[in-house]
Amino acid sequence: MMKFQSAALAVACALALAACGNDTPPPAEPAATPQATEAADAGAPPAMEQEATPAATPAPSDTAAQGSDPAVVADCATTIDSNDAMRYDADSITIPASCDQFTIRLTHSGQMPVAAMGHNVVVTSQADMQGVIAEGMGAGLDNDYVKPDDPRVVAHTDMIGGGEDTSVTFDVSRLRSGGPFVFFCSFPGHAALMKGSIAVE
Ligand SMILES: [Cu+2]
Repeated sequence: MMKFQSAALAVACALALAACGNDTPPPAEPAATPQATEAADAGAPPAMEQEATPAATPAPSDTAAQGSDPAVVADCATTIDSNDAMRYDADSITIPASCDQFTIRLTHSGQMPVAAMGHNVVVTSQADMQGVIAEGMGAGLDNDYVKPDDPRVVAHTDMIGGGEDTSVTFDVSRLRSGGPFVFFCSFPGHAALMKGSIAVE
């Protein structure tokens, strides 16, 4: 529509100029062309204005409700105790953002042997947790109930029995994206009670 009007206008102008007399050269035509182009551009539909919709806020996970028993963290390390009642003494670990590496030390204050009440600490994303547990079960106690070289496993300790302790140190960089992350015991059945959240802040 705009283009048609502009063209009509240009024609009218040309006619008007022609009517103005022959003493002036007719350079009006080149000037009219850019104007017509501008009008056509202005009439073009505006570029797609897609509102940048922010990614949906992740639904609160079941571990988000935990954190009532934060692990004590100092010098980029923490110690978590486990027991014969199939429990950790902490349900959340907050790693200071300044830490490049972090160490989780696990103690077992119970008395039962590893084959009956073994505990470890495995760190994965929450999304990977169930798969890692399922395949860890297949890997058996000989592999600490963790599938060897499982890329989903950020870190894991050995499986220990009563009176023992162990630790694992890992790069915090793995936890800076792709979360939320969790820690849990991969001994069959234990993660129902032995799990918590782990995050960098
Ligand atoms: Cu356990």
